[in-house]
Amino acid sequence: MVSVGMNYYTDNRANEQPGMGRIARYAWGKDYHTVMSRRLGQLEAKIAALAPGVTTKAYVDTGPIMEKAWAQQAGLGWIGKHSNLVSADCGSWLLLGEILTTLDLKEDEPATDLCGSCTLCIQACPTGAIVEPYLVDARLCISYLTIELREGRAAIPDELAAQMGNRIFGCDDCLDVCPFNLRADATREPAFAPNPLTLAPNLQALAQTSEESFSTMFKESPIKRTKRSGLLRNVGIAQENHRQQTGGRAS
Ligand code: B12
Ligand code: SF4
Ligand code: SF4
Repeated sequence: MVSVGMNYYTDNRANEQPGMGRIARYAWGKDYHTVMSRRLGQLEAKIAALAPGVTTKAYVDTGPIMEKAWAQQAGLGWIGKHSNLVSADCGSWLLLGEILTTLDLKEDEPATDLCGSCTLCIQACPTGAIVEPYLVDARLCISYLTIELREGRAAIPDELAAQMGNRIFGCDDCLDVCPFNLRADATREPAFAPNPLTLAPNLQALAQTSEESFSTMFKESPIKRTKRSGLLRNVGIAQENHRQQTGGRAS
């Protein structure tokens, strides 16, 4: 197993003005499944050229592989208390991929857990989804609620909906506070660069998105995963929360 991590951190800041939604960093640019699959394909071609006859198979969240556990075994980093992989060198803005291969390789040393007594990610989670160190209850996680939950507004309890704030796709709160991210350098991968829409998603404009413009806007983006109906449900919740904050004055 060759385990790889790809840095997706960029120096940009999201527009946090009232009326804007918030999108998780990994979805600011192009879909990482496509970006990393292309790069892993290049690595497979190099392996084939150097070691003819060797078999390889690449994965980017595309099969039943415990990507974080193997990345830890491969020495890329450790599984932090927020349950994501953290690298001592480049923090936690890393997406993971793997190549399974018959190539005989010398294994790396597993990485050591450096969380120590820190609990910043647990304290930062708005819904208390990190129910104990290293354990996330996905049913409470805003990333799950905004991306994976394929139900209408009624499936999200009001209390949780209120805690979603202006997050309309994913959540970065537990990653944002991790001290190891202070060392994060910006990625050199241009495909992860944000665009004006993902940095400043205007809730009112998004609420009026047609099926056709949704497909065009998010053609190469991870955001297409929610389909238009899922994104508009999240936008509706963010607008509810905005109205609550402004005492019903805002739309
Ligand atoms: C399901 C899933 C989610 C769910 C549940 C997350 C959770 N923490 O449980 C939801 C939708 C909530 C989610 C959210 C996010 N996710 Co997600 N998610 C996954 C996915 C598809 C599967 C994980 C899984 O459930 N596997 C099955 C379980 C049983 O395995 P596990 O989680 O690895 O945990 C087990 C092992 O670690 C094992 N274990 C522990 N130690 C060892 C040692 C050995 C030797 C072995 C063999 C096993 C082992 O025990 C654990 C418990 O069974 C992975 C991709 C993948 N294929 O891994 C991405 C993945 C974990 N997600 C990712 C990301 C980026 C996110 C978000 C940050 C996105 C966002 N900004 O909104 C959030 C973060 C939320 C959080 N705090 O975790 C990245 C994480 C990258 C990283 N640096 O770690 C991944 C790896 C995708 C990728 N290819 O990059 N995610
Ligand atoms: S992604 Fe957000 S809701 Fe999920 S565990 Fe992290 S801080 Fe909590
Ligand atoms: S915020 Fe602290 S506890 Fe959480 S993963 Fe980072 S170092 Fe570990």
